[in-house]
Amino acid sequence: MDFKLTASMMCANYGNLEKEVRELEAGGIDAFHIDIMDGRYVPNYAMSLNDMKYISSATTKPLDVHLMVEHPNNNIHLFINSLKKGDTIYIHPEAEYHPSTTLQKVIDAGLVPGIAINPGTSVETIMEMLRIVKRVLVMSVNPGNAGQMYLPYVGKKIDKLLALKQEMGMDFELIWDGACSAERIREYAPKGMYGFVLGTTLLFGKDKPYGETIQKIRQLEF
Ligand code: S6P
Ligand code: MG
Repeated sequence: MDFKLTASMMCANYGNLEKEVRELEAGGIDAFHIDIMDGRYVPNYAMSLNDMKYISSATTKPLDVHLMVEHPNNNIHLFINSLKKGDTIYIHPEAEYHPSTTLQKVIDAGLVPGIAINPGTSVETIMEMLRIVKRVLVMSVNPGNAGQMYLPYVGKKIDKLLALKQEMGMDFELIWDGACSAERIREYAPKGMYGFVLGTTLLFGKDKPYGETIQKIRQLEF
């Protein structure tokens, strides 16, 4: 079954980021997920612009940058100017007065435009943006922290988005973010989920080589 696996780098060992990137890449990860927080939109700080730049310079794999910041439009150029073609920027639409203006900047820069939707955000409120984005990051935990519990009501929204994509012939892909387990992958990959962000639930802090975990996920039986 074809699906992408992305590493949530806020969960990585910062004592040796270079080694982490190398091991994840050698282990077969498809992309690096970079969580940027401002302490206002979410009550936490995670990775910085400089962390993102470093990881971008250390890998040829794509970066998926998840902006959990208020009014990303004010500083989006800092991210756009530091990323490469094929990298994705996700904004949270409710953090912006005019989210489609911000997304247009991402599109104009030749990057992949995405929105991240919180567990409490309904499909109806993002309907029009589904026509311009290429990726929808579905949060299955509230944004701000790794290591939280899966909120099962998000499953219904994923089903709704997958059905909508099919019925309307829309062009976006869905990516799972938050408490991603093997069970969730087994359930949602066959339904058409494009990718999964791996954090502490499945990949990090397990005392197991990353390659071993990634391989096991790819060998899951569906
Ligand atoms: C949460 C963030 C996520 C987490 C990831 C961690 O605000 O956007 O990307 O880093 O979900 O995974 P886990 O398995 O620890 O929940
Ligand atoms: Mg994230």
